[in-house]
Amino acid sequence: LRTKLEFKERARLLETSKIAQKIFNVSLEKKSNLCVAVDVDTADKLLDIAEKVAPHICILKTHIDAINGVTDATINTLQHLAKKYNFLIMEDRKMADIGNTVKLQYKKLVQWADLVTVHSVSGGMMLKGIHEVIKENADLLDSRGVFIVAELSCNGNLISEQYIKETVKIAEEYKDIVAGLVCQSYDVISSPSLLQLTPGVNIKNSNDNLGQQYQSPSDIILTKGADIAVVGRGIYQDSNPAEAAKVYKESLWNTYLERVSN
Ligand code: BMP
Repeated sequence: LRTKLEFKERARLLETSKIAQKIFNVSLEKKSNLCVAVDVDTADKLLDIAEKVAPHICILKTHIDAINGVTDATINTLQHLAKKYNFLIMEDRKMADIGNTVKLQYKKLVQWADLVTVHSVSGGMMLKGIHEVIKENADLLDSRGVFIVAELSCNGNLISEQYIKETVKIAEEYKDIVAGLVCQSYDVISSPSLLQLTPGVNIKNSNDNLGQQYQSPSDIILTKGADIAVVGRGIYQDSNPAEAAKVYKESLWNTYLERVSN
């Protein structure tokens, strides 16, 4: 069973993509399966939170198009932090257009984002477009990848069982560049070489007023089968984001260890 296998073993599987391997390895090196979503509104706040949470994360997730004042220097500093503190950067753009448009959009992201997200609604061709861009940048071949959204955490979303099944098929077809799926249930991914990234984690709240639904770290790892958990407001809105990141990291990692130990 995927959820019972250790990251160490999953990183060694032949089917595991280079980018998924890299995530497993960073996670093991830092004993962290925490991805922080830094959904702040200015570049200064982005860099401030990034630096504070950096020692505790395996992935830093951005919605860069929602942040004011982002320049090349901001991106450079973020990349510098990623190198110094050993984490990956994921731009959560959730691209969803025809292959050619996604290809154009991705050309602007490939230079700095290790990982991007896409919706599967337009089918496999957008992944073909992304793959073409990665192949054009030979030096990035083993260090770029995609997470496909298979389920959403908000209530009222339109995703159906059929959509989820077809999304998994696309992920398997493009496994060279797909690191995993963004989803909410343990039974979406069966292949141990794909990672399950699950948002909607908060220790203090159970929802917001716009449909977000939260679960605890142990629910998300044990019941929902997440490999990596995404925490946004639970950390960046805390009065001490560094300490909050540490608390989430330890709770998530200990729950992962508990999951693979029995
Ligand atoms: P928060 O913990 O503050 O609710 O943030 C969750 C983050 O995860 C946001 O960046 C959101 O865009 C993202 N996300 C989500 O909440 N649910 C999903 O199903 C998919 C997401 O990417």
